[in-house]
Amino acid sequence: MSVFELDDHSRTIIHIDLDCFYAQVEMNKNPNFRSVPLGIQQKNIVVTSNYKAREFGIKKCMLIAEAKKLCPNLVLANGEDLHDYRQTSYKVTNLLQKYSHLVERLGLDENFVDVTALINEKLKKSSDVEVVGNISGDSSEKCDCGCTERLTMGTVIAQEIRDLIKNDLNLTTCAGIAHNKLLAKIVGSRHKPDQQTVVFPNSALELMLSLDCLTNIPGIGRTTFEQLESVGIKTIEDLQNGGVKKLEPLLGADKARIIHNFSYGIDKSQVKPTGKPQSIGLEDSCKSISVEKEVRNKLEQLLNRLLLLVAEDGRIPKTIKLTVRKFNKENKVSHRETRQSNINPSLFSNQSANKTKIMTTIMHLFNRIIDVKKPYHITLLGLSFTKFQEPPNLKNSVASFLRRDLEVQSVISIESQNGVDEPESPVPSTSSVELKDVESPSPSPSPKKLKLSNLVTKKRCFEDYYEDCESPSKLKVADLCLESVSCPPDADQDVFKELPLEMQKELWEDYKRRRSAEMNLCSSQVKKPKPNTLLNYFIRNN
Ligand code: DCP
Ligand code: MG
Ligand code: MG
Repeated sequence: MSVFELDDHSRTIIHIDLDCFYAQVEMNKNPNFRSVPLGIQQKNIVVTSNYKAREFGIKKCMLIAEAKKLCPNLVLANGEDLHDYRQTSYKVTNLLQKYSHLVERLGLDENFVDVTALINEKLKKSSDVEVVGNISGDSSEKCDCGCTERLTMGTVIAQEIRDLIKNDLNLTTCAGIAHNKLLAKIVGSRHKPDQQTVVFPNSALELMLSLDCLTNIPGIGRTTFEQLESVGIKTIEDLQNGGVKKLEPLLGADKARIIHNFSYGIDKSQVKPTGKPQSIGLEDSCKSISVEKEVRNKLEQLLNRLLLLVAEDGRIPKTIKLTVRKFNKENKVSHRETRQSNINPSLFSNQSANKTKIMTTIMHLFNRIIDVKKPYHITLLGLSFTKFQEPPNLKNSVASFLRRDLEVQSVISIESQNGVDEPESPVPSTSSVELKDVESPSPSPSPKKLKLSNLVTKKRCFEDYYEDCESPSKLKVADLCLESVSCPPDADQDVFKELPLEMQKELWEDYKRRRSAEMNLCSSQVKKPKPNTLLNYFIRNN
């Protein structure tokens, strides 16, 4: 079977790489740097430079002395503190997560985004689009699996993403669009800066053969290169012709197969999400809005888009936050205010969210920020969902039993987050749609809530244990036991029954300790937990 018959074109991957990343961050901090050749200095090396400096032949990792010879007017900015780069890097990833939950970070300035789901959605509505940006190779020969349409739509989305990064963060990027990660990364660097390039599968081989050096293939570093060279493999063709068998003794079976596939532009690796975002939000700046109906329209539009993103994410939000930027015509100053409220998870049923009720909540929040009886000018509206819970298929699991306390944790953390600039309403642990008056002081958490939050760590270990179980039968040990243990009243009885006796005992003991601590709280005679706690038990088991 030909290696190409194993290839799969069903995905669309976008690789995004920021242009002269550190230099762009510095130019945003100090716009005077834009008009000069700028090098970013770490020790005696220029780690990167802006494109003006590159015109003088300055390359990454060049010695300062050498760079100065090439460009005596080179301005240097110190780039040893990575804080701002890291922060900007995460802002970029957060923006990308609006397009797909499959976003994988690679270093500080690169991300892969798998936009397959979004593209399939968009193609249902219209496939009448043209390629945006550059095309690698000849695109006249088309594959009939639908990848041409998908990748073409991918170029439209890549442009949208790049525009968003430019508008929101003032950063230019390059993008590569392809049906796998390897090709997306390679093709993205074909046209720089501030450009994008797509490669269709029929041009993949040509793209691979055009690489000057094996080290241009991601995954082939200096060591692998030397290993390959030692057996006479110096070019992509050598790699292809040598076959997997020749590579295996050098690289091991797995790596040999991967590298051999790479030489043909084949890469089956998935975009592995780098953790889910803590909030999913959208903002829209606008010309001054002063009428409530317009505000509602804008917010409805935002909510519709946001609900699509939440549906794709799969988690159920528990809190909604509204951001409003107000413009004060007298002193010509803008400032942002936010308010948040919890929302009932049941508003997000299996198929669709109850938009009307969510809008009611949002408009309540709006009326807390803006007194609509007085004139106002709004120049930005934003909505975001924060605090998520997993979808209901986890209900009745040990995790859901444990999650009861996690809910309480979120109350405490939000209370402690209440800032001076952006007052936010504390989120009650009840799940109905409620609005707390943000002007009123935050209620201090009750001793019980605080105590429950202490169990969170314990619960996490518990969840880890659950996930680590090789088979659910481990949890059925309790079924075999004749001895029975009382179920704490705040636990889910069904789940409790499923737990091993050891855990049941620990939970019961824990409940008794909490009860007794509560009783003794006023007299400050809380008994210390005994050293051999549930936590220890699980740490040992992990
Ligand atoms: N970097 C570094 N050391 C290196 C290479 C890069 O510290 N040897 C830092 C500086 C870069 C950032 O990482 O700004 C991203 O690396 P890139 O290779 O993507 O380079 P740039 O983004 O600077 O430039 P380009 O426009 O070529 O992507
Ligand atoms: Mg870069
Ligand atoms: Mg990079």
